[in-house]
Amino acid sequence: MSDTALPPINSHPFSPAELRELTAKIKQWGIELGFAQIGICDTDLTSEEPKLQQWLDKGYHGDMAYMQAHGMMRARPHELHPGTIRVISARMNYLPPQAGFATNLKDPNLAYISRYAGGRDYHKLIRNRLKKLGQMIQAELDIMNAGKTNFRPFVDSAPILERPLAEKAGLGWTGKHSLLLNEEVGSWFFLGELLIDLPLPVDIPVAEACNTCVACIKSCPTNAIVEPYIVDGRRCISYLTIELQGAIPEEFRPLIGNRIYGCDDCQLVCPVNSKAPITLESDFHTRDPLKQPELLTLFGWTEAEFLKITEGSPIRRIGHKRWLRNIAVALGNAPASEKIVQGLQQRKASEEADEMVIEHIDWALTQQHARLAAAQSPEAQSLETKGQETAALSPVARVLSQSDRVQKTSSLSRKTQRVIRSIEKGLPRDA
Ligand code: B12
Ligand code: SF4
Ligand code: SF4
Repeated sequence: MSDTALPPINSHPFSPAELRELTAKIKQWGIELGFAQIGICDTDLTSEEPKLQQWLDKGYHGDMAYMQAHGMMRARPHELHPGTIRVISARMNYLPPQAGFATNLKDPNLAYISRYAGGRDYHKLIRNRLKKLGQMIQAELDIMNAGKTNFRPFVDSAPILERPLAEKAGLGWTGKHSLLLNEEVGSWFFLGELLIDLPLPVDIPVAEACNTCVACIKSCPTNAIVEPYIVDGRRCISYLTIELQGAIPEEFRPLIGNRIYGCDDCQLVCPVNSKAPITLESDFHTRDPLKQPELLTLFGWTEAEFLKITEGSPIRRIGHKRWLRNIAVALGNAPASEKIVQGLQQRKASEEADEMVIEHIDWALTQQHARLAAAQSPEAQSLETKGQETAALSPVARVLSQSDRVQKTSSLSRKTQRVIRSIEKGLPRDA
């Protein structure tokens, strides 16, 4: 057998009718376990291999060494878990209630945290549910006296191309932002898989339906969607704030705005997300301290506080230093404020700031000082209105109040302003 050849279908003692019945039960059990949809596909991803190779050759994975480490095994589930002939692909919705997308993106003094990350880490939860699904299948085989099945659950971190598998399994189509989306529910869902050795009947993929829309490509703050369906990971805010270990390249810092952990913009402008359901998992609801949090409050957390508040959350994985790094960038993008300058200086003097964090703090201070100076320039002064409210303030407070007015809207990039308008219009419930 060549290294890309597929293994032969195992001869299990099932009739086609029994397999169809078992498949219907698997899909039903999946729903009972909290998945929104289950689909089934074979393991043949040979058409994806050259695309994956090109993506890696172009270096789009950046620092994510794990993307290269396993070679083409990502596209060969039967090599990853020998004996596999089918992939049971599952999706679980994560959109929390009262998402407050626009409210949050609008206020540059608040931190924006990607809505998949405000609750409990999905990896363990989904893996456990998939394991349970495997156990339920085994229990059914025991009743049928049909021997042992060999299964293994995977979620995200494993070297497997989850999105193309889910697409093959009929869970949706690949959008131009490269994520999977579904006509009925949009794209706010996680993917997970159960690799298995049963010859279950496979599902039919759904047709691509982005049509002429390019909203996600046009709205990406860092132009990371370099071609339809292709994301240069190195430019994506999700990579810059979560995956990247070292310094965030300066060219991207102003574009990140107040997004301190991940980014949702390409999904926020997607018209298909107007129908997205709220998650049924209370574990994915946003925790209180992470709902519309003030940047300065988060920046003030000690490492012990950070670890305690983010326990069990995906955010914990980046550690306190990268947390501070990301918030420093957002504070550098925030409206001019003496309070922010003080917060940055205090953190710089603290024991918890290492070299990388200090470099980001210095960058943020430079941005803040430049903005404060600009607010005092004659041009900015002439913008001052003569209201009594302002006249009653001290000279320093007047400058700050004026700079606040100048900056609060202008510090939002035009793209972000467009995204906000699109959310308010297209996703009123989640705005
Ligand atoms: C690495 C990774 C990232 C990287 C790289 C993203 C990327 N697009 O590759 C970074 C850190 C940037 C990232 C960001 C995010 N991620 Co991510 N990520 C992954 C991971 C671990 C691997 C993805 C991968 O294999 N990339 C490699 C490239 C080659 O794959 P690809 O984009 O699918 O590439 C294909 C296309 O380029 C396509 N292609 C090439 N040419 C052409 C031409 C045409 C015409 C077509 C149709 C296709 C096509 O073929 C390639 C090979 O299949 C998966 C989990 C997993 N194990 O699969 C999660 C995963 C894709 N991420 C997920 C999520 C939720 C996100 C974020 C939304 C998180 C956030 N809010 O911050 C963002 C979204 C950014 C975006 N627009 O993609 C979910 C997506 C769920 C869904 N509904 O699809 C996944 C599946 C995790 C999970 N288990 O739920 N992610
Ligand atoms: S997650 Fe944000 S930065 Fe990444 S591709 Fe989507 S819009 Fe661009
Ligand atoms: S925004 Fe438009 S192009 Fe992008 S995924 Fe959604 S429908 Fe497709």
